[in-house]
Amino acid sequence: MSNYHIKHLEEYFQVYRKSVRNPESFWEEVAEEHFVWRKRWDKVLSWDFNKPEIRWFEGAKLNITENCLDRHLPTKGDKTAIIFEPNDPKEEAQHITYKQLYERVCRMANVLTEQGISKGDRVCIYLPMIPELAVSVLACARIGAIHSVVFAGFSANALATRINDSECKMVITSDGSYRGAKTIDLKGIVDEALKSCPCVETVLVAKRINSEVKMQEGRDKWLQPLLDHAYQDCSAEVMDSEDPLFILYTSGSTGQPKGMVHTIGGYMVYTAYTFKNVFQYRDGDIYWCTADVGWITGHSYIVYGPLANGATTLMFEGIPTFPDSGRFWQVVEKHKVNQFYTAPTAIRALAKEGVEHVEACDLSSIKVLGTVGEPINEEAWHWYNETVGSKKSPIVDTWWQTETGGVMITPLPFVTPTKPTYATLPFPGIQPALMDEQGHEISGNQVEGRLCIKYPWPSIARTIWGNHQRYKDTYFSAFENMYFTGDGALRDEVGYYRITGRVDDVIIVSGHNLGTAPIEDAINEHPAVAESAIVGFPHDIKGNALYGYVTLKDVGESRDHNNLRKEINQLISDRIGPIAKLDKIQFTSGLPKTRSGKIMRRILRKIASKDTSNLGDTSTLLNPEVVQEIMDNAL
Ligand code: 7RM
Repeated sequence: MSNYHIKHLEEYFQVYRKSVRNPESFWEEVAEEHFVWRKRWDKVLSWDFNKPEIRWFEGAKLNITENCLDRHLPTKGDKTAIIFEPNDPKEEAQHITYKQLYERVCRMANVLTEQGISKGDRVCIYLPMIPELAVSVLACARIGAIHSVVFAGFSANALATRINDSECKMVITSDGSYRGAKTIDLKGIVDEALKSCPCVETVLVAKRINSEVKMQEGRDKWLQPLLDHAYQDCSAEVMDSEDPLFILYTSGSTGQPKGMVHTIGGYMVYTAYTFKNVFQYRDGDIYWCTADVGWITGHSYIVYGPLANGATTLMFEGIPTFPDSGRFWQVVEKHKVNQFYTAPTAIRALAKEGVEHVEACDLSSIKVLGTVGEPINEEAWHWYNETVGSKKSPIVDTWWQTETGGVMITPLPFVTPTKPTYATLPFPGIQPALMDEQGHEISGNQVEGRLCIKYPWPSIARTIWGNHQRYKDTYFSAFENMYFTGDGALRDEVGYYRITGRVDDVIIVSGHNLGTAPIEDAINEHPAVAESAIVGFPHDIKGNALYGYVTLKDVGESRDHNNLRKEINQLISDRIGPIAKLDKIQFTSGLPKTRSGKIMRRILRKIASKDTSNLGDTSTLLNPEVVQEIMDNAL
């Protein structure tokens, strides 16, 4: 019997039990009944978390775009696949049918091939949220090239690091992008980045803002004329289930960003199956995820998951506050959105604007509300539930990661009773465990620990590009025979999970994961800076904001601190991007350190959060006197 669409709680428990008792036959059934394969697998799963090595649907052949496009053409050719809502509401929205999307993807795929891209090559996509972004992603998948989408808010330096790490041969970008009332010179940023990227041979440039841009002879090409001349059919490359589909970079707690590698078969099965159930998507529904395709949420739940289900997915180019703070609700009303999926940071920002913007719009089309990216606080949860959902649209608080590929812990709407701030229950096939610091699993309910997953699921990332050792060290070494998420969680009296936040040096600011180390590296480049430490502190809208403690090299020299603060933030903006700028910068004569030289961030975190009643054990500090100084001058 098919378990593809879970409709009530009893059925969920039944499916869940089956998925745990016999994961292989469970996933085999899902894979068999709902996807098209060119060749069946020889083995459903082989795995070893110690190596680590994970393979799903080994030996199977397929192309994911045949599942997202071709197979829908006979029945849904004229159905809208993508609704494009532009930055400026005065510009007309576009409705791209499955047939049109198929043709655009094929043309783009043919252009890529003509320009020398073939199976296994890496293509960097640095585009705003315009249809070309989804089309480029799918075109890469069509010919077996590996896409590496870099969020178009990253700086030239961050872009160059990512291009070089995976040795991309091509960059697909646009002349510029719109962001509310502003434009951003994307092509200029690419030019700057490519000064240090010898691997890039070709740059394809889409026109979006019609700005004057410099085109480098032999390297840069306008995309549209190439598309106009390309053929509208392109046979799909037959891929192995375990061939890489894409690389997506995520911040680590130390050093370089990690290029997470996702492979085709398992990722397709898991994102499609979760999409269907997490949003209870029905044929004819209009689904909108407000994320950018530059993040995993956009990959899995704007592009692949919805399209594999033949759904209508909305792509929004703009920002929540342009032309005014009612934009999200205006778009919901305009397109009669049925499922709306956004981040807690956006909810908090819009809640601050009051209820007028929401009440001005007809939101009666909404059936399901979703959140993702960080823990949602109680107040924001209730505002979302009452003001946006009129208490009748269940909120799915979906916990997952770039590394997990798809949603892991979540309520199913109309199936799982929700509880504010709880991600509730594991999705079928997911076996969570809470671990104590000694490495033992904590059994029973009403407990708290570090969140691990005991058994592989189809869309787990398979490696870090070019650094399998780091993959092992980061995810499979903290706890034996477990995938470690880096998050803490608690389990309540009925077994519901609540994610309490990161337990490592990753800070989530407005839903963006930021590693402290790369920010500190950027600050330390300033000639006047000796040392720095970044911590997060609670922020009403961003969830967390960044607080930097900075020591200067020459304390005798008097420098204007406000100027220094500006210079430091400019450096961060240049090296990483504006999202990593610090809200507060405190200059101090030293940082609290342990005898082994580790900065004691725990203390800095408490001071930044104005929670200094109990600083905990400071006996291992080398320089306890500096703590008082930092407290006295805290911002
Ligand atoms: C999808 C995504 C992953 C980190 C993760 C958590 C945090 C995400 C929730 C959440 C509490 C949630 N991928 N996180 N979702 N925390 N409740 N529903 O965000 O790689 O960018 O971030 O985000 O800390 O480890 S991500």
